[in-house]
Amino acid sequence: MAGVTFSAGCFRRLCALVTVLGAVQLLLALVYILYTKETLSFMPFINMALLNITRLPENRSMDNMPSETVTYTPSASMEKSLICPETPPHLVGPLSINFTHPISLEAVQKNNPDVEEGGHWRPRDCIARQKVAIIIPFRDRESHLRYWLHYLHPILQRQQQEYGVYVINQYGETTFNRGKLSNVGFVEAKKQFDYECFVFSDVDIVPMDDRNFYKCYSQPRHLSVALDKFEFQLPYAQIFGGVTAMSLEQFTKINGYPNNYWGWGGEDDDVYQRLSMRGMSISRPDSQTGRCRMIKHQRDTHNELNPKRLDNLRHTRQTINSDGLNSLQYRIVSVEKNPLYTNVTVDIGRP
Ligand SMILES: [Mn+2]
Repeated sequence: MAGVTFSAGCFRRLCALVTVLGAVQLLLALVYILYTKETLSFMPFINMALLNITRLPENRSMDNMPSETVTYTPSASMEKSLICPETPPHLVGPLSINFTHPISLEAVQKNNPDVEEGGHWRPRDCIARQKVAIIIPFRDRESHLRYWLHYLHPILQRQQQEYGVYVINQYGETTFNRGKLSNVGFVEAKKQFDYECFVFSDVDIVPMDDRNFYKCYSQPRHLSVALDKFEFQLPYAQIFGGVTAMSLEQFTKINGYPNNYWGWGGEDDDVYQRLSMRGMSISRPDSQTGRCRMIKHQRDTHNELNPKRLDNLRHTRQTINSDGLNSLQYRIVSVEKNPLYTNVTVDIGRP
């Protein structure tokens, strides 16, 4: 008799516990609705409510959620649906890209209302697989930047990337230094979000296919493999300029870009050598998916062909350890969070 009473009591307490847990879950969902005011469709909301709960721990890895700290543990199939699919559903493939109709910044802003201040965006209905910082070394190319923002924001959103755009603007009139600006972009972007992947892009290159993913792979990625400027051919096998992607680990392993390439050329070839010295190889999309357009332009002033580049390239084996992220020195002039990108103006000194 006593044993039966005990079991019934236990059962009642269990029921109460289940009810309380259910109530807590409902409450969390409610808080989430009020917080986001996103109640338009039912299914995404459920997904988001779960997403909110499972997102609590900040340092999730790319593929598996840290289950021991999660308050609500969804089944394996539910977990899968929270993370964005391997193949994003809204890609369109080949794109028509042209630079014949100048577009205003206001128009690009109007077309991209979901982009947060500083040029940050993330998918609303799933967790992006990577957090990507896009670094654009820059000086005096406002018209090119407008085209870039106009084309790239929608592409990156269709790719379901969580991304931020960082324009690294070289201050003053000293010789341009793409490598050093890239390093500054890496360091400054990392201060803002816990980015896992870094895409370094020239401001004047736009992909012609949205299946050319601006994300990181198990090997460093060269994205601008078939430029219209080179008749859609790879000019040489070791080329690693234009648009490239490196993970935090890959980039740190090579001590970043060299800082000592002033003027046009060489810094990209130096990075290629650094990567192969550290045992990495280059991954690329096929020559169809990898088609890109480049905006035609005159050579900039203060970015003359670097006469020392070939000599520098003979010393990468020594400079990889002494010149790069570990020797980077610069002075921030300003950091502005614009509607479509973060503008970092930086004094990187002179040769
Ligand atoms: Mn160019």
